[in-house]
Amino acid sequence: MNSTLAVTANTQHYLNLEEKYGAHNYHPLPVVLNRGEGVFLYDVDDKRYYDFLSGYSAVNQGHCHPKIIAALVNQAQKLTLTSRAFHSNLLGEFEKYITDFFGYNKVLPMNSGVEAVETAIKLSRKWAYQVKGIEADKAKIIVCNNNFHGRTINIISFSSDPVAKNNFGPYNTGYTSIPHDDLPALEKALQDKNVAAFLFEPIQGEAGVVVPTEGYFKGVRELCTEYNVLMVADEIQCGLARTGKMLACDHENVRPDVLILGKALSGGVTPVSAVLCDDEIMLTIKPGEHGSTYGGNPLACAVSMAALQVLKDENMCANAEAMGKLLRTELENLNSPNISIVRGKGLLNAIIIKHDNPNAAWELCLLLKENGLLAKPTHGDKIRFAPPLVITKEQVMECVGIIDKSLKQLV
Ligand code: IF1
Repeated sequence: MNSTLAVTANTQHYLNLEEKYGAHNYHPLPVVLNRGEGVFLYDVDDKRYYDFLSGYSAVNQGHCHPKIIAALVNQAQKLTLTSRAFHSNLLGEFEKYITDFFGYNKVLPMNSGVEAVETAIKLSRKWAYQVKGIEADKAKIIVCNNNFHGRTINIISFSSDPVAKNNFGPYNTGYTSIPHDDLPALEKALQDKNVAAFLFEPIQGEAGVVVPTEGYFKGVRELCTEYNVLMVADEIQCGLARTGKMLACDHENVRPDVLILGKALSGGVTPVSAVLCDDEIMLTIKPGEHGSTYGGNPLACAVSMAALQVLKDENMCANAEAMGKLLRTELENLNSPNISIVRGKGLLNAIIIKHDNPNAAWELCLLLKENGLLAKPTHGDKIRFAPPLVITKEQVMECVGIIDKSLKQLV
């Protein structure tokens, strides 16, 4: 067997359980983890790895951050869920905290990222009918090619990825897809008077860390304002200090009308997502028109306030900016014949692999694993490099060494 596929009996035991009893909706690397701390993950044989995926940017603060865990444990012993049929002391505190933090009138708390995206779509449509005055059931939402906004039937209805979409029909309508980072295409789509919103990832994650042209966010903001269309930014993956600013839109000092957050909003501890916007949009949803069992639960509120505070207290934006620059520079300086492109912003980065073997990115990830670093390919030839934002210069240099060694082992 290929040595990179060899696993210990201990690991194999857990792989067998998942194979037999679990859905096969993922194809993970053959590694079984049972502990995380900061930038490190440990497998069931206590082997240590650098985490270069960070739970797809949910663990920006580092695994099991002591202050976030303390908030979880403390609240878990008091009150975890009231439902929204009653008030809790933490919901209002969280709502004030997060709306002050990002500068919006109101927040609607949910759980998973896709629930927050669905919520943003419902708010955009409500606003279109009740404020903008678009004819009932005619509202359109513009989205980007190669988007990733989650996996519900509605969201995959406007996906351009056949793997995420095929054989899940029939699909929902009301969406127009245009190229990302293309202002003329956006302006052309905005000629349709029924457009309610433009929903986009400022930096496309799953598409392989696609960083748009300087000025794109400003251009989107200007066009959405000119055509009275909501600018809806999905910052679930690129937000929360990941790209070196608190929000990716902050790189151009642009304020979306609707801000969607998730993942690192809870530091990888429990699912928390949120939609922030001002009263004109948020108050179009009336009591009973939207919600969720766990949305805004006291445990999530406590964890999320700690997760956000830690981002600020530990200057994670500045560290992401500096360590991201260092990582990209060092990767470029490797001058590897197998890296065609290094790209990213802050600590949201990706390399594009150049190799005759179509499986080279996967093979490289197996070698990286053997050498103590965990990363995963996205869409074939791209590998995302996104460690927790607490990584140090010395650790970045050690990881570049691991990547260099692994590239040289790639056959
Ligand atoms: C999987 C991808 C990343 C997201 C953005 C909304 C959501 C996501 C920009 C939905 C979620 C996750 C989902 C997870 C893997 C991961 C992913 F590979 F799927 F595409 F990060 F790029 N908007 N992304 O990135 O949030 O409902 O998952 O909480 O489904 O495999 P969610």
